[in-house]
Amino acid sequence: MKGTLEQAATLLRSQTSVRIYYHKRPDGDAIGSSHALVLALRQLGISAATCCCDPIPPIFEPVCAVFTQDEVGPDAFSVAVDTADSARLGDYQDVPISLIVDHHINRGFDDALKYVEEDASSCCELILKLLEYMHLKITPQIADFLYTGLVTDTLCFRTASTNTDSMCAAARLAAYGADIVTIARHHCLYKTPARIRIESILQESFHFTSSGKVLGCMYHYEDLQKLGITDADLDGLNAVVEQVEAADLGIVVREIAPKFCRVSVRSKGKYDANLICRSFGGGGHPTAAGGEFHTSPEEALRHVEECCRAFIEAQDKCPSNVNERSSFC
Ligand SMILES: [Mn+2]
Repeated sequence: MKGTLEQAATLLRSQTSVRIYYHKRPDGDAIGSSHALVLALRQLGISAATCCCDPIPPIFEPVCAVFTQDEVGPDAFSVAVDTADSARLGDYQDVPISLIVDHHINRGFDDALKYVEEDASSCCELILKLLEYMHLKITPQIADFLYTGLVTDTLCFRTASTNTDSMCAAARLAAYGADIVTIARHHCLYKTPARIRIESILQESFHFTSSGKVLGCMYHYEDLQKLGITDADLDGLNAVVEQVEAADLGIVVREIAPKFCRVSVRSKGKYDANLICRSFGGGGHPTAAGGEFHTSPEEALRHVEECCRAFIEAQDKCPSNVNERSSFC
């Protein structure tokens, strides 16, 4: 059921203990939203804890350093943040969720009250609105968590989803004491040597199709092994294709385990990445979407390039025929 900010606030206020779930392979927005909400709910005497099936990637350790969880029983009220559908909860996908706060095209969770704003550039912005609405104190620690989500989901205010609300949220978080310079540099400037090496492997594999409109690239699992890193160390990597001016669509294929690839499709806006990815069982946003393949990266890239080619052809020929129900490949 669709819910308002007011309904979400009322529901939260009436709880004594809350568990906040967030999606597998967590990013800064999922971690920031959930952890900030725990800290804020504690001000109301509510016991709160976060829950995710995957560990927090090392890059987020600084912001999580002094965070503690409360003991929360099995009957705790369940919230999910930044999670588009129950499959994204991984091991916890069967947990009944009662409240959703999200900025994706949210599917399922039919029994939950859903406070969703699809235009928001990060879930952290929605959590900020919620906490302000509830007149909770935004401490510097809460502001750091929320700013982390805002900066990472907007790639430092550079995504197509960045808007005046994102900038206003950033200004408010700065006023609440977020360490804006450190957080932005940590997530948007610094790279490990291994990260720079992986980016160069992707660049060496650049492959243009569809008359240069589609740029694809990949890395192999053995590249990760050689560098001694895991895919979780590579947050935000998919943006590498967006830096190439000529391409409308960018595909990044990451072989994260032998013959298991995660594919990202990024669009500059002309072609809908969500619709393209839905044609092979994936999904996401119009400008950033993805899916998974149990194949070699070469096969995955070939398949997704073909999906892009078919989509571009269909849209360029007859834009009105391209919709959720069409199948392109
Ligand atoms: Mn998000």
